[in-house]
Amino acid sequence: MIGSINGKKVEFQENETVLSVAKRNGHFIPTLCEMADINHAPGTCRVCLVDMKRKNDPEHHIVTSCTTPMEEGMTILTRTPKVREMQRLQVELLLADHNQDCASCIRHGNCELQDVAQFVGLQQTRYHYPHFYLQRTRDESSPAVVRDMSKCIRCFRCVNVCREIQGVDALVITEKGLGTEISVRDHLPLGESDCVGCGQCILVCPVGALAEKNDIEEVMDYLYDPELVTVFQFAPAIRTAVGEEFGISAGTNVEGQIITALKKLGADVVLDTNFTADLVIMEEGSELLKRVKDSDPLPMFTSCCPAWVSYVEKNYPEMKEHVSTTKSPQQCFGAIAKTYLAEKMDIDAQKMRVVSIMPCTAKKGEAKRPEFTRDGRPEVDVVLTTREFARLMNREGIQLADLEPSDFDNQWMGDYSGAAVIFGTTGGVMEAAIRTVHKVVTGAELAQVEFAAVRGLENIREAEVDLGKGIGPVKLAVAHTLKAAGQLMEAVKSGEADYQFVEVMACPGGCMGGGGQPRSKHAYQASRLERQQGLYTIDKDAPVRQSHNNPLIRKLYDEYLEKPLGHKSHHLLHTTYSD
Ligand code: HC1
Ligand code: SF4
Repeated sequence: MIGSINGKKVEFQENETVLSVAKRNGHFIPTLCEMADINHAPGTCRVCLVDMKRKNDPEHHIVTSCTTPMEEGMTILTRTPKVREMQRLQVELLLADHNQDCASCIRHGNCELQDVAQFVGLQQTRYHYPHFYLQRTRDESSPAVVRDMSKCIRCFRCVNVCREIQGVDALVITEKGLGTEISVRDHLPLGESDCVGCGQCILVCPVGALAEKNDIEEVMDYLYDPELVTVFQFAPAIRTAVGEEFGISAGTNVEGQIITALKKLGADVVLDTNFTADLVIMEEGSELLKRVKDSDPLPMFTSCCPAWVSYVEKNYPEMKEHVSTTKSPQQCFGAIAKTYLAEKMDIDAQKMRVVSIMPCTAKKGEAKRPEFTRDGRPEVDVVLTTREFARLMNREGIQLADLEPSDFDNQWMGDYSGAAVIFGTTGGVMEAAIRTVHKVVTGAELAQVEFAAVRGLENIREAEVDLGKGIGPVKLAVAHTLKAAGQLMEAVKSGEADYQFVEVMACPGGCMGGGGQPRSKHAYQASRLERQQGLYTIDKDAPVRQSHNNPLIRKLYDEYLEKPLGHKSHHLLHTTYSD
């Protein structure tokens, strides 16, 4: 079918909206609620106005382009004086009911509402109704996510993501008209609800209504306290993503620049969560083999993703003993840093502060779990998301892109294998585990290190690996997104699926798509393929690609832990998920 936009001929399919045809043909129309890649066009922000004229109708109409289907012979004008005037008025009305404390907002400079106000040429806001928005909820009950409804523009993107991508459905739309608010189901505080803190809702929020809990001040306190020794770890998925906040293309490995930046910020010791990802493989791999041999509960589920662990606790408490007892790499890092590293470096563990930089909001909650404490202090003292880390660097005048790279220079925890770095993508923990379990059982390294069957972005992927020697074929599955995890869980419970080992990551794509990662405006998870490719390239180029071949992991067992699942490992690296 054929129509025209701004005088140019356009072709389209039946039922395509004006907005989608315009976008495809390079005509920009501002929007605040629509998000094509999550199939979301509720028509609530009413900013995407256009002038529309039908073929046999002399009248021009101003309509929302996201809800209007393009028709044969239709002519659309996107920038007429009337359209611009009405868009300005619409944005002015949105701002009237919006907390305009922009200078102190977490989204300052990165806000889609600010962008749209500039685009429509707004020069004043004549209306301002604080008595409306100041009554709205500010909910800080979750350790991961803060909801400030005085800034919400009711685009409903968060409701869509939580329901359709994650299948958690913690957020609901309440009331109507001016009273419309996004609430938590059953009017619970977020921290007491079904929310698992994955932060996917933050990634789609166009304004500052949803954000991670801000922990930057605590980190600054530690950095500037001369009595304390700060030990930083950063997660696998940070290095191919944080550059995006500094204009570096997604997928570029900026590991060396991160180390330099942390040193400039005043970090005493800079290390990598990858080291304890290798350690987790040693423990979790051994746990899998033990479960298979001893006929303990199977399948065993991976435990590194705290949003997934929380999802099991809230929705499938009867399956908790299927979750690996091995703590996550973040927590293993804290436990080993405050014991082994403290001993080796002669640091008083009570004066050590472990700071994590994670792509994940749920890691903030994980670090606060009462099980994960050591001598009265948390194993991990504070967690910053990738975005907070970028904000901290910006505050301190550090331009990541301008920095020379540095190396980890630590003889105890400063090395990692390629297997560790792919933890940051869906399927990576499984692939890393198979590399090591194969060697442990068969005594031989896998001929083909890359295990293609668990790669890709299908939401549920299955594979089988034959371990021979009394273990035989092991059935594997990988799931990402909690919606997929829920489906997989139902299949396991009903007996329809008989896996032995299952990796679950809550966020789409795994940690590289974590809720603490850089956002893409008007798009959901726009750069995850580049981030993933970046991680696979680091693995491919790594001199050591299996966790058991990391020389510092061998040293840790030789000099301290003795053996996987041994007495010390049990004490430091394993947990049970209590009620
Ligand atoms: Fe992850 Fe993990 S991979 S959970 O996704 O097991 O957050 O990157 O750090 O702990 O190593 C996150 C990433 C991260 C842990 C590891
Ligand atoms: Fe839903 Fe995750 Fe947001 Fe919680 S953090 S409301 S589970 S999308």
